Amino acid sequence: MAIKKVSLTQYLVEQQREHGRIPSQLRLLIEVVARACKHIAIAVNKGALGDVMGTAGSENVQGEVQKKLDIISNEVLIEANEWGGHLAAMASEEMDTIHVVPNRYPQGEYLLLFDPLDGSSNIDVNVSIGTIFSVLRKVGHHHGVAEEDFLQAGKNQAAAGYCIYGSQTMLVLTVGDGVAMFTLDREMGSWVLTQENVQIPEDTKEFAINMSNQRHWAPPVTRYIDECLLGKDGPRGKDFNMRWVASMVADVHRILSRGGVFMYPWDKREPEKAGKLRLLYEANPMSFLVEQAGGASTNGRQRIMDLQPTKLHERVAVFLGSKSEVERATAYHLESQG
Ligand code: AHM
Ligand code: MG
Repeated sequence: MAIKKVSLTQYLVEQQREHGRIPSQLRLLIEVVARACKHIAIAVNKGALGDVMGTAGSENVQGEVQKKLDIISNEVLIEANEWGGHLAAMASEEMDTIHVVPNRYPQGEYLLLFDPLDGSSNIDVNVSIGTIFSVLRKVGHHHGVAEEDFLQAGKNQAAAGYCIYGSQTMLVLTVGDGVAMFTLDREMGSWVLTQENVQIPEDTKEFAINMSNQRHWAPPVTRYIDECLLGKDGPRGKDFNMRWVASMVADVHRILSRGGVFMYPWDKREPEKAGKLRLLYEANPMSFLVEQAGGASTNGRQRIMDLQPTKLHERVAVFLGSKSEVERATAYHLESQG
């Protein structure tokens, strides 16, 4: 007898029916994002055959060189989401300001934020990359939509997820009722539920940080990593392993799959910046997923999803993953504050 496969659509319909979690506009939104991710996956897979490799010759608002695939992915997400009537506006790592749904389409109640292609430095070397997205509801009844509507704490997210373009293409999703993983069945062109109720082990022996920045770290980060590196001979009494893909999507996917702690702390290279990663479309959606899987996520001092954003492209320090390790790293920061 064939194994019954649950599609993304079926999963969402069941969430809608049984748990009343997903209004129809939100269901449409998630399905449209998932469809756009399939489109991006095809472009990513084609690589040099699709003339999508290399830089586009432009920079984004953060002064980063844009890759062709950054721009293609951004356009795919905008075109897919513009017309459905489920969105009021979108914001992206690759756009300076928000993109309001044009007048010719009906306006919905949701706001979509995304990093269209995270881990861009890995595009040309055939290492996993991904699309990260976060969904907010427009609050208040004012007419129109402005950047301020997006400046909501992460705990307000209605849904969040990512698509990883790796050895398998997977969509990882939360609507606030746990984390589900779907694998793209290329022959069928459909997303198939392959894991439900994802749980991050509370303890871990694996950390992820870019060690090349070590000399720039703040003392609590140095203390935490030094103790890990001392392994069995140090205060932790166990040996640690290290992984750093330099694609947050891939590092978080590993942590959701087998535990671990991911850190991109503040450092002295650019002291005026709180960190490298962006709060609204990188840290918040990943924090929502991690918390829904039983993990924790802080900026070293506070829960990331409690932070009140002040601007669209705000940056934040990130410590997320297995709960006991995130709590330890956070405690070291709080202790060093005195
Ligand atoms: P991007 O959005 O420009 O791709 O940058 C974000 C990425 C994350 O995916 C990853 O964790 C980090 O940058 C890697 O940074 P580094 O190259 O400094 O190690
Ligand atoms: Mg990114």
